[in-house]
Amino acid sequence: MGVLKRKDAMATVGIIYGSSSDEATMLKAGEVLDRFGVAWEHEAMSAHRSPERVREYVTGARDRGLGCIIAGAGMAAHLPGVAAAFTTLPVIGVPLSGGLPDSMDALLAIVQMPPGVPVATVAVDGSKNAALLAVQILATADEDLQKKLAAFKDEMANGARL
Ligand code: RP5
Repeated sequence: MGVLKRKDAMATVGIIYGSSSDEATMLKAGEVLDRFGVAWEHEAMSAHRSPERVREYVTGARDRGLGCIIAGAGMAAHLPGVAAAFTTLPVIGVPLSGGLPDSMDALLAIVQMPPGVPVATVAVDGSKNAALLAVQILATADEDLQKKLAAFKDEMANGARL
């Protein structure tokens, strides 16, 4: 249903979302990754409408160099959990608004994962924080990113906002 789009030759973070209608919200994550110089790619794929593509993408993610997957979905938001089922990479879930009032459908679908299959869930429409968390995960083994994150904290203390 979607086409894999790469901004950079070798992506480190994969941003996936359940529908092209989610793209604008999810690409805010890409803007944050750009700020930290982290390469990313993105594609619309659905746990319900294109499950085979989800399996193919996620099972190949580590070998293609990804270190983290950010997955956003609304309504019966199964994409992050299904992605987490297929990989040992960290998966960050973004519940997207547009379904039930207060987005409780997507929020609970993503946050209430069973033991053994974690999805790190951020706020509703929280794609910027998903990206920042991805940078923090990658920074555990990357001193340059650690310095950039420390500089960002200083900027925030001086009024900067994502
Ligand atoms: C979810 O259903 C998608 O992630 C999207 O948020 C929602 C609506 O999808 P569309 O009907 O706009 O394709 O699977």
